[in-house]
Amino acid sequence: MSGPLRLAALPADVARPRYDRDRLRIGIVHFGAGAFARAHLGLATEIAIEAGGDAGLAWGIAGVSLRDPATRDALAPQDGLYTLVERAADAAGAPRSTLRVIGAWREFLVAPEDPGAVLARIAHDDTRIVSLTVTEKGYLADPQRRLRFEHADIAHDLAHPQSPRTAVGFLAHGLALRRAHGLPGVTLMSLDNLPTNGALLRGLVLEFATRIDPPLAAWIDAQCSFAGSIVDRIVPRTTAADRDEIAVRLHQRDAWPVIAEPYFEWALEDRFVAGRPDWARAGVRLVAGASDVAAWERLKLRMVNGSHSSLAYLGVVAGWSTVDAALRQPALRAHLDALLRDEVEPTLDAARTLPDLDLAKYRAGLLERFANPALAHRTAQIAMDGSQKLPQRLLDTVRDRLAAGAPIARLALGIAGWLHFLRGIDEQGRTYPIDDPQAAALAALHASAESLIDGRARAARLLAYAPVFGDLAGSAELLDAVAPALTALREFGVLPTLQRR
Ligand code: CS2
Repeated sequence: MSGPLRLAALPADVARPRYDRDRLRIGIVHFGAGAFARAHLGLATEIAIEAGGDAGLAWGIAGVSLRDPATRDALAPQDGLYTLVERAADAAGAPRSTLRVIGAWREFLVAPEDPGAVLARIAHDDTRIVSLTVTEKGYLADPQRRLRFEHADIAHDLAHPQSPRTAVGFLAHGLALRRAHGLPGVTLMSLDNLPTNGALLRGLVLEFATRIDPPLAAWIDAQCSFAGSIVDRIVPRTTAADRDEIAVRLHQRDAWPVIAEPYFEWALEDRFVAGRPDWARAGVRLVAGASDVAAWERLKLRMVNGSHSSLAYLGVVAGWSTVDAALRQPALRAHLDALLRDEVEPTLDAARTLPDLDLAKYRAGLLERFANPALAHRTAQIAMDGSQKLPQRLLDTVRDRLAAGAPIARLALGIAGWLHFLRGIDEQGRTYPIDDPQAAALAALHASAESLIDGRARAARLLAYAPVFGDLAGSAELLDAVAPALTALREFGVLPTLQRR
């Protein structure tokens, strides 16, 4: 198969950009040009560019990688083009893919190689939006959502305005350049799975800016806006088999196609000081304020991500390597259905905040999304960074349930699943790494707990880990629910524990 990907060589049935890419100006700088951003923001922006005529050509995207050159090395030779593959299964369970080549990304920058180029892009006259998918750990916020000034990279960025390393450092120093050049403010937009992510990003950037130059912080607060949003699309990591399959379909190799489910959701606070693409054309829910995003955010973080994390830890330990394989376990599927129906949905206040949403239908649709056999979404991928995910995916729901005096048995099994997962060995005796920014501390915590004989004492030791459990660390109700679940997982295994529920 020839490569790199070229539009002229595409089969007629593959959708491709229907605008002049050479006339695209870069209006969006996006940090974290990974598969999710290219399958979600990339699609919505492609649609908006196509629908926008000349005005749409203002919204090309520059992708910034904070760590490694892999995305740039793959896509630069093919002029930033890549294939978006939406995969579903037909009635017989056979995968059905629709392909679309996306042209919106016009530049890929690698921050460690050339931080100046990233700063210059933020400070470019064409730039209107700076957005992020840097994952939960990329914000370097503490459990109280304050900037971790003690972090070595933040300390470095405070002292090195020309060569930041962190997202917050790049944003603050890039905005300082805009201000120094007399340019207007821009909108900063987080697409990460964090509560009130617009307010979070604003707080972190203003903290950093205040530390380096208080008038800069005042300028940012007055001239820039921070748009909160919640996104939803399952985007598994691209595999070699995916690349081979797409090469056959395209009759040429795409160095990095991205795979996604057909489902797409984006609730976005419409606060853009310098304009935005016409994302409504892509079905994006543009809402007036953060309170309007909040209802969709709570739904997504607690229903989708909370059940995702619960199944991921149980799945990894049980040896169910993909989400659809886990959903083929009737006991797990029944557990997730009951978790959502009986313990998560009562905390959403959906009748008031999402009056048009049929929760039972949403729940059924979510389990079908998870059961999609065409995605092969790996449970190990979801299990990453648990210390950064559990607080908003499971623990906030636990807090609301405990405050209401309501049971948390199924939530507790998800928490126990994470604690059990931290052993680093599955039920077939296979070991796996704990991929988490707090891995060292978690390893020490786990070793300390393993030294205890009594199951309740062991669970209490684990739940005392304040960086994750915070004010829940000493909760007797949480311990009462998690301790027996953890003991059951250790003594009987995942499936028998689920079957006993
Ligand atoms: C997943 C999310 O890897 C994970 O943590 O739970 O990436 C999930 O696939 C998306 O949030 C779905 O919208």
